[in-house]
Amino acid sequence: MEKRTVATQPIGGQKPGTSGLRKKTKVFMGPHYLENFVQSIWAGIGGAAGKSFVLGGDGRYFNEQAAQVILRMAAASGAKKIIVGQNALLSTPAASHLIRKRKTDGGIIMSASHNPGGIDEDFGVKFNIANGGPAPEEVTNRMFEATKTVTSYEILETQDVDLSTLGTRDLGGMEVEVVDPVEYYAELMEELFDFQKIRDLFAGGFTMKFDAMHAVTGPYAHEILERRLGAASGTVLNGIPKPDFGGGHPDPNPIWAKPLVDLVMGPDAPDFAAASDGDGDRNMILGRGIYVTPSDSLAVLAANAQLAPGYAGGLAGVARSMPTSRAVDLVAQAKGLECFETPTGWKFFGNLLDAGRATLCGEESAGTGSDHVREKDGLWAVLLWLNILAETRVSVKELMSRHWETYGRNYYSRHDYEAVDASRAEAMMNALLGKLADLPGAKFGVGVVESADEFAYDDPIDKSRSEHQGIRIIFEGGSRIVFRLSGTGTVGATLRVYLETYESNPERIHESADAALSGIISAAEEIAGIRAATGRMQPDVKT
Ligand code: VG1
Ligand code: CO
Repeated sequence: MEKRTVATQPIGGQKPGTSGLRKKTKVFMGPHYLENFVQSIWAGIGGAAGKSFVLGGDGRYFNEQAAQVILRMAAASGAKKIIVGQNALLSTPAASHLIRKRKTDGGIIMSASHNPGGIDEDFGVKFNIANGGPAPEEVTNRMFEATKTVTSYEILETQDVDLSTLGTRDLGGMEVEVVDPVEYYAELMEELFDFQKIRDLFAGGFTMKFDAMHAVTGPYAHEILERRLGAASGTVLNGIPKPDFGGGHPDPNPIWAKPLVDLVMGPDAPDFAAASDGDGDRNMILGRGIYVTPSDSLAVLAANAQLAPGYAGGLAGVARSMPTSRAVDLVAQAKGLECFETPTGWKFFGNLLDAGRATLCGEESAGTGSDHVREKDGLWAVLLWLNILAETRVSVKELMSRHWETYGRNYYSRHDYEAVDASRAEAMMNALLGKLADLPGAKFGVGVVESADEFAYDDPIDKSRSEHQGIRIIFEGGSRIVFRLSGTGTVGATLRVYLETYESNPERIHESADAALSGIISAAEEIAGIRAATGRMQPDVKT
């Protein structure tokens, strides 16, 4: 076993985005690409020597090869120990939990999350810090700076480590411990939720489908839903992780998980259905005849979390990303809870969770989570829903109706324009920025603009400031349009347009979102000229 120092040169474009570095798999497989980035991770955290880390990924193409490279580099840089999920698999929330449980110095997660996988699709690498959460901007900025100056990296020349069997082995003086990826996570879920109540619910004939979308949550869902909670076998669909996610987009939304949506809208609908994404941190919630928007799901969970043992003492506060609908704010207001508005991306919740200011957090992009880990957590959200349904014994539809009757309804939709020409998308955003000062007071079909700005966040805990976090246009009466460019895409630019309108009249809380939002959709077009800028008549994805 020989340690080698390999000469390299900086490679452009290795700037981590909303959630780690994501590129085409073939880019990651190119000479020195992964190695440069991993060496820059070490640089960004002050070196790997003497440290311990967690390592795992969502099983997509290149997952295990990348794990072997990272292990050899960690050993060569003097890391003390790496805890790896068996076969290099770990869902993102399970990795976060493992970092916390085993008190490591952080972890490396190999995932491009909801992006498709395969040799011609996407791969990604993300570093999480010792609290289990995504590295904050200050750390990712240091990593990016290091990618611009890296001239060599350290790697061990040796055979692959066996990651298929559990146990501890040595790699050039570094300990490699291969652990069951599901065990610790399932135990944590048993602590938070009333498994007996949920078992009784299933035993009483309650039916469910969970679509793992050929991604990493399959083994977790089989163990927790079918084995520990007694859901009928066959509850978990597409439960065997595949390197290309069966050729699909492992993104749980009404477009990419359409078969599941069709099922709940059809004659054979189960009582409850859910899906998760590539790395297991997102969730989609459905009931017989109903799709629950992620923003509504966050609000319902905030309103009912105390029904689960892990949250029986109530919530310290709640937080949502800026584009997420303001439904949860209304719950917080009614319950007298602090409510925070953060930029997009889970890393901005970390400080609030660490400081005990927020217990529940969520994003409109199907991410919900709590202070049990420092990532969003797909199966956790599903289990909290199940716990609430087991306690209330009402249907998802009924629960939503009651919620809207109490709080009013925030109709919500996100329109994505994918892979558009990056310079045109940026020009559109710049033109919008130039217009903001003139918008307040302007009249559109839906009403008068109350305020318009570019969102910036001042972290109340560490006092850091994050600017350029999206453009928001707020109308009198509570309607809102948000414009952002995605930070997770790998081709061109993705424009996200977030649309929201509030309705408190109980007679009007059962409309279709498209109808309720039609005025705000036209206003967005009128203000930004989306069609001209993107060259598209319709969004590619509507969630
Ligand atoms: C998207 C979502 C954001 C989420 C991020 C990572 O980012 O909008 O809410 O935190 O993906 O999710 P962007 O920059 O493309 O809008 V995951 O499940 O892909 O790690
Ligand atoms: Co994800």
